Amino acid sequence: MINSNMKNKIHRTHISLIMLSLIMGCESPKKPAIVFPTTDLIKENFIPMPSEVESTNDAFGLDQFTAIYSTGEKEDFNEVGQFLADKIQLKTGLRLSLNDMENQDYDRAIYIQQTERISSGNTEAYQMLINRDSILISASEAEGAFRAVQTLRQIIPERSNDTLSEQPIWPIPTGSINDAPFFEYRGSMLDVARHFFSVEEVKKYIDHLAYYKINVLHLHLTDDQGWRIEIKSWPKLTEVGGSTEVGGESGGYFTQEDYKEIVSYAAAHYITVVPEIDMPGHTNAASVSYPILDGTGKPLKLYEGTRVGFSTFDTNKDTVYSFIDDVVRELSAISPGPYFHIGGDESHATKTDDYIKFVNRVEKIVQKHGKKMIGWDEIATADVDNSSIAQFWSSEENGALAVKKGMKVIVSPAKKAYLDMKYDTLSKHGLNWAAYIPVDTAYNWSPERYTAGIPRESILGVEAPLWSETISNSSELEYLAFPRIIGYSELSWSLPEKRNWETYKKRLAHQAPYLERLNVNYYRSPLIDWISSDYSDKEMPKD
Ligand code: TNX
Repeated sequence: MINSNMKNKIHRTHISLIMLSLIMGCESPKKPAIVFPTTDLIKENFIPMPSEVESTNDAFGLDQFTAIYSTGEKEDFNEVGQFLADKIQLKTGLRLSLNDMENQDYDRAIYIQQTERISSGNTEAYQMLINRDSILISASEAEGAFRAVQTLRQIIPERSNDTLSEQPIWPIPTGSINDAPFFEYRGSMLDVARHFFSVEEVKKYIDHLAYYKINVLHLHLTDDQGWRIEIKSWPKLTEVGGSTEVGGESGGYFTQEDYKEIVSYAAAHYITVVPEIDMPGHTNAASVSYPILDGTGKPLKLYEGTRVGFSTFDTNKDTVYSFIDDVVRELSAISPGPYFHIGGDESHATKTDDYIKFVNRVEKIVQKHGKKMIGWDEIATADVDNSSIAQFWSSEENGALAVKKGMKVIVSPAKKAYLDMKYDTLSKHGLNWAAYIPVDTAYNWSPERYTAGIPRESILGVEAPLWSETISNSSELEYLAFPRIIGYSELSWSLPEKRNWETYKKRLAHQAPYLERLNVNYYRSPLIDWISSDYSDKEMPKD
């Protein structure tokens, strides 16, 4: 007698055979063969490109008989396993079990295991071995496993081999991947001050940053037009300073609970939040809330325009430093990451000597609260400690000065890496004071060779800032950020010899189904031959 379990097995064996025949390019008995886009792992559309990919030209069939198992000393490997299960469900509808030890009846398994073998010492390094029956992800930390999971997500086809089948299979090419990031800091900045963005909007951005292995979200929380983070000891900052934004719209702010929610959502995606309180310039909203902070002596009123460089704190008043101490203390307490960004840019209304004194004093406050100071490149003109970090955006001279002082540098040249620059004259949003940055210009440069004054050894990483003078919701944010941020992910993760515009632009074209499925309003640059969302239903040559 054949019991139902056996029937199931027989049926599954049959399915596996069909799959095999499809993979081998043979005809199935009933229907013409569907040609999979590829069984060649090397031809997959990875972004960022991993360090090493080898193909064994076969396929792992992801289907409902696949199980996920995770091992690790801590709960975090299981969380990565759960993340993978959730994303597979979102993409394929398959609800795969995680660590189901009762049922031994699975055909294939994805193992996520902690190992000491990844020797580079890099916590984000991982290895992935894909065979016909198993996928083995190995990493010494859950962070590495999480990056591996993003790679795996990218090679699960958007559509199953046969959308009509009751038991569809998503074939994944076999082979091996060894990977680790080139730069440890791979960031994007979001300006929530010029226009406010809600917790949900920030979370959506985090989802897609994580997919491309970005690991830092720098939040520009304050500026002339708005103060966006609750500081309990100075409540008017948000009551008054949070009430406006560019263009006369209504503003808004994050309560500390909101901010914590963002921080923990980011942490679950292995993204560190870097909070920025911009000072001593860009401080109009703070000074209107508490006029004692003001150093301009001019009449103060809320500001909804887009000029810069007109505001400053009074750098000679002790009250200003005790205010800053409160702000840094409160915000550091809810920011588990190692960094605190003090802005320091475009302080045109601050005298040079005052600026230098100010940065020196604020650096000590930041250090007292256990953080490393980051500031825009102007901070290199002060007597900064070599543990502080300069964010090069404009002045190569300041960048070189930072290097001379032994500081690490985050590379964010406005001409190449500013997400708020228009693509071209037709762009619906954005500015163009630094440059027009089409998708190829955004990709075609090397952070480690951009300027001779900032050599590879001094570079902590790369960050792409998105200033929000011209954007006020997710859809506009995405129009400027995507697809350029995808290129910055490759410039910061991939080895220099793995970056190549010709191959990148083809791989980028294949991001369209992902971006469309998740409602990301990316800019369909005419430089890219975007792939249609339903391509995998058809025979579609890869190149
Ligand atoms: C310069 S970049 C600024 C911002 C503006 C941005 C607009 C930098 C450190 N400061 O205040 O929003 O240009 O592109």
